[in-house]
Amino acid sequence: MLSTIAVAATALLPLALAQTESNETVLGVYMFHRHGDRTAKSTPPANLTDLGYAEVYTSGQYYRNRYISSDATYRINGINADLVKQSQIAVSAPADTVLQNSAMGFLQGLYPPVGDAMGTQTLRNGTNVTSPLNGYQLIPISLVSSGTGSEDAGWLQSTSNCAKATISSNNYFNSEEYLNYLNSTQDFYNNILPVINATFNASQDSFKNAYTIFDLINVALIHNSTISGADLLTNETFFQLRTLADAHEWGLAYNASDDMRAITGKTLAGQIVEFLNTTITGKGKSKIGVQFGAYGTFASFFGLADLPMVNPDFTGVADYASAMTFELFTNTSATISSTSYPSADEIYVRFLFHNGTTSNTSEPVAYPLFGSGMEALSWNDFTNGMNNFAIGSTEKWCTECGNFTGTCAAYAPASSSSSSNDGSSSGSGGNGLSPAVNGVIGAMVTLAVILGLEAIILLVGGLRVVSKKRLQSPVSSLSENAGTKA
Ligand SMILES: *[C@@H]1O[C@H](CO)[C@@H](O)[C@H](O)[C@H]1NC(C)=O
Ligand SMILES: *[C@@H]1O[C@H](CO)[C@@H](O)[C@H](O)[C@H]1NC(C)=O
Ligand SMILES: *[C@@H]1O[C@H](CO)[C@@H](O)[C@H](O)[C@H]1NC(C)=O
Ligand SMILES: *[C@@H]1O[C@H](CO)[C@@H](O)[C@H](O)[C@H]1NC(C)=O
Ligand SMILES: *[C@@H]1O[C@H](CO)[C@@H](O)[C@H](O)[C@H]1NC(C)=O
Ligand SMILES: *[C@@H]1O[C@H](CO)[C@@H](O)[C@H](O)[C@H]1NC(C)=O
Ligand SMILES: *[C@@H]1O[C@H](CO)[C@@H](O)[C@H](O)[C@H]1NC(C)=O
Ligand SMILES: *[C@@H]1O[C@H](CO)[C@@H](O)[C@H](O)[C@H]1NC(C)=O
Ligand SMILES: *[C@@H]1O[C@H](CO)[C@@H](O)[C@H](O)[C@H]1NC(C)=O
Ligand SMILES: *[C@@H]1O[C@H](CO)[C@@H](O)[C@H](O)[C@H]1NC(C)=O
Ligand SMILES: *[C@@H]1O[C@H](CO)[C@@H](O)[C@H](O)[C@H]1NC(C)=O
Ligand SMILES: CC(=O)N[C@H]1CO[C@H](CO)[C@@H](O)[C@@H]1O
Repeated sequence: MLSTIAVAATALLPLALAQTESNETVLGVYMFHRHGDRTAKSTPPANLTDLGYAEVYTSGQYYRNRYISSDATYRINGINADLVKQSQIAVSAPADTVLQNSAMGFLQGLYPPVGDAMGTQTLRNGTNVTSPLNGYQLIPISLVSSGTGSEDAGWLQSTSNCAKATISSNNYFNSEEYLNYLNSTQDFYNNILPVINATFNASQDSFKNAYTIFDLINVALIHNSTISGADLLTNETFFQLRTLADAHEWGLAYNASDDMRAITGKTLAGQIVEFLNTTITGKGKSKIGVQFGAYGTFASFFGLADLPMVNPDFTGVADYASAMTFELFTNTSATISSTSYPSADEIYVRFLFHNGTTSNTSEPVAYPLFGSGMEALSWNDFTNGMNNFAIGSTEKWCTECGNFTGTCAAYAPASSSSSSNDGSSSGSGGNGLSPAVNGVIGAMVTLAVILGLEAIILLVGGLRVVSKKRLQSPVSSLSENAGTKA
């Protein structure tokens, strides 16, 4: 299905390569960003470190100089350069300390304190009030409902809440690829047990836990000056740990013949299209959307968008503070107002990615989406390509996930109110999880209880717990803008 679109896109887009940057005006941007350096998942709660804070802050500064500041290289048309205008920016993250704090750190670089002069307001009685912290700016971060507790979860799909995606991911643990890795790497993992034996026992020390083992060692190599068995960690061994973790996580995040596994990429695609479409239909009122999330969402999206065929690195786990960016632009350098706003057929989209912290010395690179070979797609081809897999409504999410209880009850097929209510019956094992997954999750039972409580709090608090959370949309979140009575 994807390859059909790829061919169509190539045929329809002979003009796209003619875009030259000097004649462009960026109309809007959507970014998906990974958190900065953190502590290990296997020693919860995970925290953003000072290094991680510095990474996302640096990234924020880079994107400020690219999109926001008055002399930005790809300045977004009409965006406020210094004092943030809340209606122009929408920021979101799952309920997760590492991800939310990363979003905050990024925003401090994107819209830094404005200083006393701009950060001062004069009251009616003539008193001048300067905002705290040298004109520090407050920008709200809204919650996306899937991905709660991602950075403490050893198995990311468990945070998607999507029944069919969970089953699909579990199927990886029964695949020939997985079983071959499990068998052929056991000696390798046995050898490094002395490095991780404070956290993993012998039965947990296998490819089954490839990511959490890599994660523990990666964190230790950055932060811990007294690693036991450090001499076992040659560059080659560490590279092998990383490569195995990449294979493991890719297997859980994407499968070409079963794309429900990539649910997080599908919902992200829906959010991207919706945000950029709002930019167009609102003639530029909303200008930049930023979402923080886990590496699994990058991988799911990369697979859906056919990026590994452009560069096989896309099957590897994206480094800390990686960012993918969707630039909505038009082909003129003239100033654009709401009356001269371009029509959809004069608007293009470019996809960029940077692996690890973006900075002036290491900038993002454009890649062609959907196998199109084109670094710029027309808005029409972009949305056609995305809508090939995007999930953009609660109804579609519920139907495709096979979830028909709770918020999804409204979409239950008339006949199936009692049977197979969320598809979990086709999982192997009494609780719908394969034994291997139970192993991964075993150490995190306490955590799951905490997450369960959080879910209840979210429900009671009136927030939707469906994966299709809309940026900025929940009515309750707008209470300070609401009129007196409806
Ligand atoms: C993260 O911070 C909390 C306190 O906020 C602390 O209890 C916990 O041990 C920290 N986690 C790690 C891995 O350092
Ligand atoms: C001016 O108004 C502010 C806020 O109401 C108050 O805190 C302050 O004391 C007033 N200053 C004077 C000089 O009246
Ligand atoms: C408040 O700020 C305004 C503008 O900067 C200035 O003209 C005025 O003198 C200030 N008022 C006081 C009481 O400092
Ligand atoms: C969907 O179904 C799965 C499997 O039963 C469940 O764990 C998850 O909480 C459900 N999600 C929602 C949003 O109801
Ligand atoms: C791996 O598979 C081979 C052949 O099926 C078997 O002989 C061997 O014992 C297995 N090794 C492990 C570590 O399970
Ligand atoms: C881990 O392994 C090392 C080397 O075999 C051993 O000295 C150490 O006591 C072990 N630590 C734990 C917690 O088992
Ligand atoms: C390893 O740890 C897990 C979780 O704590 C435990 O269930 C399992 O029995 C342990 N295995 C061994 C061989 O100690
Ligand atoms: C460093 O690693 C050692 C053993 O590998 C462990 O005992 C210690 O707690 C670690 N220190 C930190 C700060 O994580
Ligand atoms: C291991 O990698 C580091 C950094 O990538 C490099 O500085 C070092 O020389 C390498 N060591 C060996 C033995 O190759
Ligand atoms: C964009 O939004 C408009 C108005 O809500 C809608 O009619 C249109 O189908 C949307 N386009 C896409 C590509 O989602
Ligand atoms: C990011 O870089 C790491 C090495 O640091 C590599 O393993 C991975 O494949 C890269 N990921 C992407 C998406 O480029
Ligand atoms: C139509 C238009 O604006 N063309 C400009 C594109 O950029 C080149 C080089 O900067 C200019 O020379 C053209 O006038």
